[in-house]
Amino acid sequence: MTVSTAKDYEPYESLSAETVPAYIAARPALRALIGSGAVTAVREVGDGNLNLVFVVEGGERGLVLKQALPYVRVDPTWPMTPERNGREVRALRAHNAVAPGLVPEIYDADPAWHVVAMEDLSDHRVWRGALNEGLRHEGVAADLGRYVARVGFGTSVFGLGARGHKAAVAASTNPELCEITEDLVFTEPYITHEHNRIPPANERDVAAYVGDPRVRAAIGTAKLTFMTHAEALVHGDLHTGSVLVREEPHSTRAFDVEFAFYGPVGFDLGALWGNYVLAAARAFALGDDGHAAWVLGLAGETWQAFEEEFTRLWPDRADPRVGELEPYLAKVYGDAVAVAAAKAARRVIGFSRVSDIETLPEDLRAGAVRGVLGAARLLLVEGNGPGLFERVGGVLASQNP
Ligand code: SR1
Ligand code: MG
Repeated sequence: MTVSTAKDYEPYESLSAETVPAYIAARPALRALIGSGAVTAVREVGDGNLNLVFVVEGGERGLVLKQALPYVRVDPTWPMTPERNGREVRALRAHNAVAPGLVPEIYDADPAWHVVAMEDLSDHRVWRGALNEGLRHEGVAADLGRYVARVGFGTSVFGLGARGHKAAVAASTNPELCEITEDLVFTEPYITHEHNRIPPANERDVAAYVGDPRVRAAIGTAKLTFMTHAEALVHGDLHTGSVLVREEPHSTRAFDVEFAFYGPVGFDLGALWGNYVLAAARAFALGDDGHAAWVLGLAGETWQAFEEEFTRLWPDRADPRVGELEPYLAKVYGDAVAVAAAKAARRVIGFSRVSDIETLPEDLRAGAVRGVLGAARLLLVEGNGPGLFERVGGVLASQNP
């Protein structure tokens, strides 16, 4: 099917399981990968909000195709630039260069049909699902801290130097996807909006959260930081559904980097922390306090690995007269705390909910949502003291039977 056009890109065909074999045959890089044997199976597996994703079997390793259509997959009336695919390619290449083994390998990029071909990681699973089941993949949180550190250093002025950083900032602009985040994370939950869905049992909780002037001030500041602090080519959507994990042999991959842009390094850490809060809220609601405590401990593991890796890289910075390590780490930490709150709260108020909460039995959901909002408020209002995620755990636990 030819997808609709807009003024700034050419019409192109949307892929289907039926057309993928012919597409692969027409792309030399992919034909070479699959080899003389034909494609043996194609499955459409996209479960995100935006794109088509096909797992292709054939050859020695198979591959994955991800295609961007000129609209949002879950709402075709919502136009969205397919150029996001090329931006993902650019970011994936940059991340592979500084954090090899922590993101998928790229095989091919097709700017005409807005398709990227990547390594098939079907022997991994999405971390959110594993966390929801109460599974503990040790080492993943630290891997992600190292990933954020390598990207945060390697794509920043520290790693690239002044001119390299400016050129990369100019080449990596991603305004449409940034606008999604500005709206969905930092604005819509705090206003009356058709995207919001607030169950009656949580109306007072949401009103108390969004009506708190300290919350509104902190969210406004976090939004400004998101929009103006072009520190590094951050992932931009690093929730636990953007992470693939495999136990044996151990492997962690951050994927789905189409939201990548030059933004604050704390944004990616905060996204992880916010999603740890959601996973812990689920565990407390289900009475699995042990799993909740383990999940909240991941926040410290991610931070510690980030801090160690960033500190290890620090002596290699391009210009030793730029920045001071301790104040910079403190800035990243403060940014991350506010983002954690914003990212957790948006998932229980606005568009794009998460299975952590949505698949809870209905009678447990209101307490979990209340806990998440209480935790978000704590992070925004008193997020700087010691034992932060223990206090978050206290708030979450207090809202459940
Ligand atoms: C319209 S896109 C909605 C959400 O899905 C993505 O994963 C991002 O989190 C975005 O906010
Ligand atoms: Mg995504």
